[in-house]
Amino acid sequence: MLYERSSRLFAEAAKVIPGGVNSPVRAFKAVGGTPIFVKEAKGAYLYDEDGNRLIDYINSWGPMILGHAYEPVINAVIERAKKGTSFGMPTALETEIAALAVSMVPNIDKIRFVNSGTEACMSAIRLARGYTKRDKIIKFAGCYHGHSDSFLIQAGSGAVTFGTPNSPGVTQGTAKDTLLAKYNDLQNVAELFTANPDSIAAIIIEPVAGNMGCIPPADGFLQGLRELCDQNGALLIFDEVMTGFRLAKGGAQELYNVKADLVTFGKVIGGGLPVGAFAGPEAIMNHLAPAGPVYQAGTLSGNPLAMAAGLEMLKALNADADIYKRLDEKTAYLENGMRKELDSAGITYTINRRGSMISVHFDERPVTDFASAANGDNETFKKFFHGLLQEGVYIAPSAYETWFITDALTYDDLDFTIQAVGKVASNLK
Ligand code: HOZ
Repeated sequence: MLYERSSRLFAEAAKVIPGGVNSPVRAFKAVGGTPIFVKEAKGAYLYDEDGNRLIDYINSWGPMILGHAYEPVINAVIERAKKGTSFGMPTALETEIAALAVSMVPNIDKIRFVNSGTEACMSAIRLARGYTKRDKIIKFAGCYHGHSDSFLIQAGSGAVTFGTPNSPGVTQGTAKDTLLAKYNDLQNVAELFTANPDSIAAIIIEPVAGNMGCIPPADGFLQGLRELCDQNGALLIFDEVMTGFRLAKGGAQELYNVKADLVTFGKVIGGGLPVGAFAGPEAIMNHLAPAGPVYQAGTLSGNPLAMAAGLEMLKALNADADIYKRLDEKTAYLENGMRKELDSAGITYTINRRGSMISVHFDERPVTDFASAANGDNETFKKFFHGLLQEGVYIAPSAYETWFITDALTYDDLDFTIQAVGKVASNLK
């Protein structure tokens, strides 16, 4: 496959956009080459500017769980746009999507809509700090909660892909209030509570980590965090930007039967438009302005186009009793097929998966935290990535990202992908 036009477009973009992209994870710096420029997408496929068709395993980094250009969402956006695109005033639509989200997710009474997952996580920790009157938070190395200052400490996703897990520009004053823990290590978290008595407002965690590849929580880990929070008067925040409405209607809280105090959302909840949200019980959420003193705001928060898209997406997921089972089965099929191909080519690898989140790591040891994720062989990953691209299969251009499976994928698409993995694997050694 040729990517000449994409290369030319990238060169033009780089003249006027830093690094040629509006979000670093889109760049190919970690794998070499230049990013693919998309012209359009439908269902499971991307169509690029060179006329190539690619099977998409990123799906806009998660939102397109029902495939690209999903008609009910597209139609809702078109109809809504005809009535005006932003008012900065309340609409009935906001209450409708809020009520639906609250009915789908356990342990939440109220939800506040924002424009991105970054905003949701940033606002959730402000609320946790305001509510508990404490300053410090615990985050886990390799977890990524968006790009606000408090979280760019040992961050995953693009921050680690491009070598800046601790970004310049984050002040020491901010960094000192973020305590770092090791994913899947309860003892480490307990020690942080002991060393910082009465000063930790919250633990924030991706309940299934998706920004250092996919790393599911060890048995009992999330329950253990719940207990530690209860013992120490801290809130437990689940960052469900990736897992929310993807792993189950009620997200990881439902899947693992663990109650979080605050939950953040992004991606699927917006149906492909810029939406984030954070939610929790009334007693905590009513501390937000204007009901309470913790300030948070936004001109485009609850934007009618975004709410229309999100509402159609949630309605579709809510109405489909089998969606999560189907996604799990498709992803398991892909996993098993890839395992066979990689095994028969004699490749050293680990595959991690939970539901429709999956990642391939080129290391035979278990990948359970940031340090083990970083052990993967990046040179092999680069060959794997470019080999698949040549076969017409698009995965994230970084070994630190999760693949997101869409229900639009057919078993023929999965078979095609498995065969492509087989072809590429035979050239990996
Ligand atoms: N959360 C996304 C994947 N790790 C990142 C999206 C972005 O940074 O553009």
